[in-house]
Amino acid sequence: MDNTISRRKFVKSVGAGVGMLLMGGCNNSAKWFGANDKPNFIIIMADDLGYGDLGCYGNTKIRTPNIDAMAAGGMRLTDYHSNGAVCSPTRAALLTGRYQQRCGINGVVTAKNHRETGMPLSEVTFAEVLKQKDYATGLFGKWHVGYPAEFNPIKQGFDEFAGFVSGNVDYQSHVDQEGYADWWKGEKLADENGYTTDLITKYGERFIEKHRAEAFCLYLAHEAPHYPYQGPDDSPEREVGNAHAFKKRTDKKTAYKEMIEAMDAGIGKIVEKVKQMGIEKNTLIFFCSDNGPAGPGSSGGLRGKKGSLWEGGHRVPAIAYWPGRITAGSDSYETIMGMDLLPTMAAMAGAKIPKQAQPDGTDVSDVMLNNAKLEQRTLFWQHRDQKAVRHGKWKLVVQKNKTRLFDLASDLAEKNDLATTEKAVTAKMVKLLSQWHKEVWDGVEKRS
Ligand SMILES: [Ca+2]
Repeated sequence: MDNTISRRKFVKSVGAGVGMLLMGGCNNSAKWFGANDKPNFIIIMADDLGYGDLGCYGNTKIRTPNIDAMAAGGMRLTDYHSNGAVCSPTRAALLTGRYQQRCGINGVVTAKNHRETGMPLSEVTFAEVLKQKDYATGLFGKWHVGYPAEFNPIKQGFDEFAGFVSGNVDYQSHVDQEGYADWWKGEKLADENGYTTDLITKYGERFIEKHRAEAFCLYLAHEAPHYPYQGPDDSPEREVGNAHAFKKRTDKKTAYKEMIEAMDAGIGKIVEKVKQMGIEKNTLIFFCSDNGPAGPGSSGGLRGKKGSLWEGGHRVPAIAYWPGRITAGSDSYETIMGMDLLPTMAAMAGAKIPKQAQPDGTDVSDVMLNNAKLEQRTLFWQHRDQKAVRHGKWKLVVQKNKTRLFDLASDLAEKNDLATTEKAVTAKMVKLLSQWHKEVWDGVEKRS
């Protein structure tokens, strides 16, 4: 594979990190923020971007100077995971801080079969948590946790929304993969001209400018580099009523590179806008992906891709950038998940998490701000008939009734199954997984 981060580098950086986690230790230095400080948050999420798709994660073909600059000026998280192995589940967990199974978004909300459903409004999003502290909130780009207007982002704490509600749109015509027009302003369909990536950037820049003098939370949910594989200069592939209208590009790898580079250029503009407004010392910019790569992407040597519960399906790039607050050029090897962002932002903003929110995630602000270690915890994934559980260096994967155990500290590529040699660890993790699965699904059944 072109873009593989070498095994040596895994062992040196990521593997060593898992080892450090096991040794424990905790940085207890006081948090800098107090009840009256309200930092701005910019959450930028790429779509289907793999662990090996960025320069700062070992890619040598795709040019990502702006994201790389964020890593150089901030913190690279080497053991960050999306909650889901596909789009909608990760988004539900990111928004609510909870395992997506609890939110009823356990699979993709498809353009074909799920046009009437959505994430219940009773779920509390990070936008709603931050509204309590008078944050201005905006979401530009992909929603993908409900089609009907009743499930629109503006019903879930976002003051402003422009973007699409399906899993993907044509980057030029903004038609979804079933042939429906899918570009909204708030609750209304309102198409406009432009390459999706550039529109998301434009709205982001405007939002920052407009709200520069107050606390804000901006969620930029990029479509790139999800298919359809279209660069900024390509013509539309879909039209309303015909999702397969025109010829598609055959050089998908080249298109993929163009798409990531266009997103990177847009992220450069966002960082620049924050600097221009003079608010960079009070703004956390967090970048991540929503799941592992699809066809043309690189998992960076990890096993599996999007849709799988091997590491390649959910270990994704993540960068926390905040000049003066987060140590430039640092790495954290702590195991972090998308659902940790809600409690983290709430803590940084001094916002109370409402009782009914009941997040599963943890406040990881100490990791970002002080490079602290986290208390050991057990984390879970479930996608279709696959399940996985992580505790420290151990990862158990259950797939097609086969149970496998891996020591990620020495085997990040998940090649060496230790289930038969480490029977006690395996039995313990099987039990934890079964308890978790019962608990999240029982909760859903009781509610419905
Ligand atoms: Ca995705």
